[in-house]
Parts: sequence; C-alpha cells; structure tokens
Amino acid sequence: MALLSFERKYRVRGGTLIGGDLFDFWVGPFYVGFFGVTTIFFAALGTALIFWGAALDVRAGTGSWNPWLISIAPPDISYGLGLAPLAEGGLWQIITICAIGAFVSWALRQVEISRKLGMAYHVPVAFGVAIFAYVTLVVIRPLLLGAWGHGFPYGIWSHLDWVSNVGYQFLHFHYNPAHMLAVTFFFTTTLALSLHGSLILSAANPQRGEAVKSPEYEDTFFRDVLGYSVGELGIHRLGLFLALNAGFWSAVCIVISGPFWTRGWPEWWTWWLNLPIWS
Ligand code: UQ1
Repeated sequence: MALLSFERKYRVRGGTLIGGDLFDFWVGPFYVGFFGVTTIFFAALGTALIFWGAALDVRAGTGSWNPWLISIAPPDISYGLGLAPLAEGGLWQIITICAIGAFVSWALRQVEISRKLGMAYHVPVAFGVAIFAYVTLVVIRPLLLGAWGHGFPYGIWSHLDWVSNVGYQFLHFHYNPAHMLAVTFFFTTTLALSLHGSLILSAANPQRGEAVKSPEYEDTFFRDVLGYSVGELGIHRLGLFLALNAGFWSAVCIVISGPFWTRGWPEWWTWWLNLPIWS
C-alpha cells in the first residue's frame, strides 16, 4: 500500500555519505540510511531525558506533569561553560547535544536523499538555516556570554517566559534593528505564501467541470493587478529568500543582544539623533 506505483523508479541505490549500502533501505515509505538511524537515536534519547528531567522535578516538588509546564532548565550562570550535575542543568546540556545531533542527522539524511535523486541541496541548506538559528540560541550566544545558563529552557511555557524576560532586559526588543528585519521577513514570508497558495489553488484546483488554468493565467493575474509577475520559478526563489532571511536575522538579532550590545535597544538609535544634520 505504501509503495506507490512510481516509487520503485525512485528507490535507487547509492548517494549515501557514510556506511555504503548498510542502511540503504526503506521501512514502509521512509528512507532509513545511516542518518535515519542516528536521528532516531538522538531524538529518542533526548525525549527520554526530557521525561526523566520532568520526573526528577515532580519528585523534588518543583515541577508537574502538566505538558504546558514541563521544563528542562539550563544550568545556573555560576556553572559558566563547565558541565553541570544532571539535575542542575546537566540534563539540559545532554538534551542540547541530542537536539543538535538529531537536527544535523535529519539534514544529512536530506542530503543523502537529494543525492539519491540527483537533486540539488536546497532543502538541507534551507533546513540548515533553521538549525543555525537554534544553535545560535543555545551554543553560540552562551559561548560568547561565557555561560550555558544563557541558553533557553526547554518547555512550552518556560521558553516563552525566557523570550519575554530577555526582551525586557533590553528594555524594548522591537528597537533592535536586526529584530525589525527578522519580523519584517516573517511577515513578508506569510504575505508571499498566502499570495502564492491562493493563486495556485485558484488556478490549479477549479470548481467541478471547470478547466485547470495554465501558469499564463497566474502571470496575467498579477500583471493585471500589479503590472508585474515575478514568475513561476521566481516566486519560489523569492519565498525561499524571504524565509531564510527570517531565520537568519532572528539569529543575528539575538546573538548581538548581550555579546555586542548590552544597553537597551532604544538607546542604540541615539546614532540617529546624533547625526550632524539636525544642528
Ligand atoms: C507571481 O507573480 C507569480 O508568478 C506567476 C506567482 O507564481 C505562481 C505567485 O505565486 C505570486 C504570488 C506572484 C506575485 C508576486 C510578486 C512579487 C509580484
């Protein structure tokens, strides 16, 4: 059932980066590969450690099993860049290694599948930008600030508190120019995807009995509306550009906060007020 009629054609050997033919097989619809195995390993271990940490907090009377409230905190700042005892942030440190191991494994599995199919590496490269944003938060910025305690806690509610607290440390994070860029790219990404998704559905998924419209209709629609069509390929280049920039500037806006700018973000704009043109 899982094997679609055309799948056989694409289930080609090779393209693996490591291990040769050893893990070069499928389980149902899923390609396994060496990095499929390492993804499962890191994801399972990391998840188990989160549950173990939650259990320790419940037993210590400092946590609960409410899924919204489960949280694995990084070590106290006083541990600096050293290892912490498991129940005092050590679990967070190992879970971080597991998370990076799982994310990088997933990206490398995408590379293997791309190679198998003779495709370019756009998907793993794009996913790599998301990994970069995460690594910036939990590795690069803590390293620059000198303590793992600057990482964010792994919890649904607690990570939101972390974002709020770090934002207020800089008085008003919306004055961070890189944050402005990131937010603008996130919003523009949703604008582009809503335009693109609605345009494709309007053309390619017509009412019963209506003909599917060709890409010329899509181009003509936007030429009529805006006088310009970015084109079939162009909209996907634009979408990828917008989405990658959203992730990239998110990483920049947080990595400069603390390591390279320690005052409130509103104060950064004094360069504007100090321009000689005002006098
Ligand atoms: C567009 O011009 C276009 O080309 C036909 C698409 O491809 C199908 C699109 O999805 C969208 C949204 C546009 C309009 C975008 C710009 C930047 C003019």
